[in-house]
Amino acid sequence: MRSISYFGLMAVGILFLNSCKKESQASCDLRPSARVDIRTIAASKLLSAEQPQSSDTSEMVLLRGGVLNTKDHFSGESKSVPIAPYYIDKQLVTVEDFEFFVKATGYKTDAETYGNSAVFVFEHDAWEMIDGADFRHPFGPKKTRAEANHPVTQVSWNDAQAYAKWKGKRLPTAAEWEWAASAEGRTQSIYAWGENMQEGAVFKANFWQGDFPSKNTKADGFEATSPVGYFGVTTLGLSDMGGNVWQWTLDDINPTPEEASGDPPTRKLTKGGSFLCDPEVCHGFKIFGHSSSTPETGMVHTGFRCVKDVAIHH
Ligand SMILES: [Ca+2]
Repeated sequence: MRSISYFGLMAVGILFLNSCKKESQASCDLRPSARVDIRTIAASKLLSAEQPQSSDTSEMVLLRGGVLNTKDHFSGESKSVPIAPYYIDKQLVTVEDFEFFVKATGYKTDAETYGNSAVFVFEHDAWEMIDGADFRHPFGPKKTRAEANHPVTQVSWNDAQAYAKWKGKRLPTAAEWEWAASAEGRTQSIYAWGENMQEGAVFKANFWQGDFPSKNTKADGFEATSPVGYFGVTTLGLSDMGGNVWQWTLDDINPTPEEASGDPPTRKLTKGGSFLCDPEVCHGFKIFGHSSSTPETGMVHTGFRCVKDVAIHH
């Protein structure tokens, strides 16, 4: 069952905090009642003649391995995670990137299969399931079409997995995402770009200014998504490592008791925060912050980037 419940939104920084509380309250009542079978495309169909060269790492950054010191996203307990070297996409996957994949493979997203997807409706200050919302029309068919250079949204975890597989890549683990955001563990800063969401008149990310959910001043220039890379890059050359859209990871996370009452047991962890997050109440932008959702759920504020393992030659 799809859900846009946010009871699971938690951030792990110095403290284990509930985050995006207002976002939670605005979205937690929406639980689609009908179960729909998930029909994702068979993996073999994705291995088409038009599959891109899996060795292409031109738009990626190679990160060294090491040991990440982090906290368990569910228990909050400190832990060390060994990290092998890997490549990571410099940018979020764009609408144009995803459109190319769909045209090459005929892939049908979960949102298209269900016929609706989760949209935060600004006019209602609330999350709703909107018929016809999909990655081309993230706010629904009556709204503006998604712009090519913006991050793709309304893609479920399953959809992101399919795209990554076709590219010869995969989704990052949460630890790999944090390793990249923390400049291979070298920075102790709060955010991937430093200590502040805003420095003087300069916004460091696309987030919510004002008072969520009723007032969005759009002082950073964007009510919803922004072009990938618009707010600059980290020292490793990575853009949108916080803000703009939440990013799917490989990690499973246990549902809270409230989530478990209506959702399937598996939830997938997301990183980075989004344009809908008000930093007054949401800690998703922090390197060690996180959220989660169910793997078949597309949302207007969730996208992804890919990583790639380093080939080992013997
Ligand atoms: Ca914004």
